[in-house]
Amino acid sequence: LANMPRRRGALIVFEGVDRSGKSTQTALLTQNLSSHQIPSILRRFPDRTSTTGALISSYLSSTSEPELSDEAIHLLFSANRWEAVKELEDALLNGTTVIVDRYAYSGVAYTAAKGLDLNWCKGPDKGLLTPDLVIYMEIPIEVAATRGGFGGERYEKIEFQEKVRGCFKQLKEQDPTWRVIDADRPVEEIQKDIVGTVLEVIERVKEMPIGHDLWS
Ligand code: NYM
Ligand code: MG
Repeated sequence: LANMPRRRGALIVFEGVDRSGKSTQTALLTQNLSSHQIPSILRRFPDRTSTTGALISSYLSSTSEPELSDEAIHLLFSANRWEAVKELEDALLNGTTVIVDRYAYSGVAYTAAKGLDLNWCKGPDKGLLTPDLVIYMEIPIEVAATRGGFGGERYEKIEFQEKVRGCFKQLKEQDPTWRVIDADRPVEEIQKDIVGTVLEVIERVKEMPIGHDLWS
């Protein structure tokens, strides 16, 4: 028994611009995995419940001066991920699939969209847990903008989101583990594609070691 390879869970990341449908699809995915008897947890970044998360949440909701510099808030978003590593890794080792709504790619795309160097932006997240799959929710900004709630927080402006989308595109070209999903379709149709891909990945990685080498 000691020599038996232990099944681990898969780390599945969802990325995309604001209102691309990540939250809807990640919630549906956990329900569908559960109906396949596959244990999973859903986490989101920023995790607004931690100490760094509270700072981030106030930054996102306010436009008041003085405020954090672009570099400082970037590092806080990264710290917010680093503080979750142990919990995520323990879950994966236990055989639980971890679904995350945004990850380091959002970290890079939103800061690089402000004009900061893309490689500098990657620095703080180097060595983070490596996703087994990145699902990128591809959607035209005009479509995302018509969805409920767009415009409520900092960054939710059409011109800025276009820049974010361009930065995501650059990251995607550098990374073969991305799977691009057409997110401008009915919810159930999108979910069907996602479930198929995710089940394949869970099966493929179950005996592989967990990667700790994002961008390194
Ligand atoms: N965001 C999210 C960043 O700017 N950097 C990051 O590292 C992450 C994870 O936070 N507009 C931005 C993207 C979103 C905002 O995220 C809040 P959400 O998923 O809307 O709660
Ligand atoms: Mg948002």
